[in-house]
Amino acid sequence: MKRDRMAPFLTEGKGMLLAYDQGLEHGPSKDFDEKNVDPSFVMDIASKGGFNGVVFQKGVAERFYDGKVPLIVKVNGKTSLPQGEPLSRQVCTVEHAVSLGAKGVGYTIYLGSGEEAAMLAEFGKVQEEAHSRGIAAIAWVYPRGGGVQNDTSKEIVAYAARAGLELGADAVKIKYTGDSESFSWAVKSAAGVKVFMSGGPKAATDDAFLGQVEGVMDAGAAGLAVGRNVWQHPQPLEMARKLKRIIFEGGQANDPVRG
Ligand code: FBP
Repeated sequence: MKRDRMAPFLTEGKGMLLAYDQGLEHGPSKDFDEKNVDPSFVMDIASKGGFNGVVFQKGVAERFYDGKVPLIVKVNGKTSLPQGEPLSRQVCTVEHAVSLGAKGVGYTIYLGSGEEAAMLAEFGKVQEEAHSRGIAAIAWVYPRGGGVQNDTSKEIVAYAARAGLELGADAVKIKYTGDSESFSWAVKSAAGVKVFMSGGPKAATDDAFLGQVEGVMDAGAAGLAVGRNVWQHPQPLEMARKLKRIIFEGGQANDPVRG
């Protein structure tokens, strides 16, 4: 497989990705305020905050991507409006993502949904096309729908990680199980596929979130793909500095931040 155009964090080292596709997934009124509703604000955090990847849907990438941070284009998506079993279909071709400068594409699979088969098949095609163009295929694997009781149990999160391996993902983005020991089973189940924790809604305190990130890194994960806990933070760059310290320098959640 050609890996020449892949995002560097996928071939070496750790990753800290800034995700900003929530406008489609949740709607602006749920997650955004007067500042972070503007994609330029988030693009700026990605470059000034030292992120080594930024995740956009194609419409935001077309208008706001400035080339300063490796781009991951989400190629499927859905809104929060439909009822029933979750299904997220492809809305952007891999070819178009490459034309926007993408170093990788992201695709969400709702494992356990009654519509799971459609997403598994679609991701299969996206993965092959991404690899034939030398870019990465990153699977957001979120257990959700009728087949799932507890989407953060040790067993189901490990299943999500393993599904990423079996489906040929270069990296998998999964939810935290709540503790490092159980998350390490997910990392082992991914058998070398890079594992990123998905940030989730803004945590009550910085320490609570940073503690999760520390647990994830202790478990052997590659890093974090985070959105709301950074761009909803009153000091996003300060939060980015704290995350960098844990992810890239092996620091602890309560270490003092310098620089
Ligand atoms: P957050 O850190 O804000 O949770 O972003 C990660 C992410 O995977 C986004 O890429 C996506 O829009 C969102 O979470 C999906 O959230 P949900 O779990 O509500 O579907």
